Amino acid sequence: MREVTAYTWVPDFAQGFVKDLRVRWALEEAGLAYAERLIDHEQKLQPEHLKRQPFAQVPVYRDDQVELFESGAIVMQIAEGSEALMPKDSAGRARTMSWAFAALNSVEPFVANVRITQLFHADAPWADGYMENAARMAAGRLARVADWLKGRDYLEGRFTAGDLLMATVLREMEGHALLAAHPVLEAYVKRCTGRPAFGRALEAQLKVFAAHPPQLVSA
Ligand SMILES: N[C@@H](CCC(=O)N[C@@H](CS)C(=O)NCC(=O)O)C(=O)O
Repeated sequence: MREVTAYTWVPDFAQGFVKDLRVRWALEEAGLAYAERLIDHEQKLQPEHLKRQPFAQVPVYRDDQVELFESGAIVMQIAEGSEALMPKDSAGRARTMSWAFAALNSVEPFVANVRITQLFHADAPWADGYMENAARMAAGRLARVADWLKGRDYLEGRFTAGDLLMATVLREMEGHALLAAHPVLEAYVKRCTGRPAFGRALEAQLKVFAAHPPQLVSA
């Protein structure tokens, strides 16, 4: 049985955004059932978890063949076995891989810079100056993705794991002026997150948090 490790609870701002969502979404798109392995913020620091996720994070994924950490690697592993997430031909597979790396390497760090500054450092004396630069860098990357998506529903014309990862990165900016500047990106995020598989994945993550009490989150 496939198993996804996720948190019992996270603070409000993170609910619906914890990265096991990517794995749940991929499994839903692929039509694969999974079990949850739930840990709390004490357990993430314990040796047993660190053997499975060296950075004390979630998600971790396990199936009959492999145990993996890093949401991108996990999504690609699931995509290898599902045409719903990745074309079978080698060119289509390689293009999916390109977009997966683009989402996580060329876009996510810039989006994360903006989000982390907003969420955790808004009152710091350096925040305004830093944010100016972070926003400019993020805007550049968003503009490139928006240009690419003009005239396309999905990055490669059909939904792939690349879209799954790109959409999870971009939805971090929902409601932010940087995303609103690109109606094509807003529409793309809506299109991706309007997929029934995303809805089921989100519901599954949120259901866990609703069922568990708040907890001190240690890094
Ligand atoms: N690059 C990792 C990042 C995973 C990650 O950021 N996990 C967060 C939740 S979304 C976490 O466990 N944070 C707890 C911590 O860092 O202490 C991935 O994509 O799997």
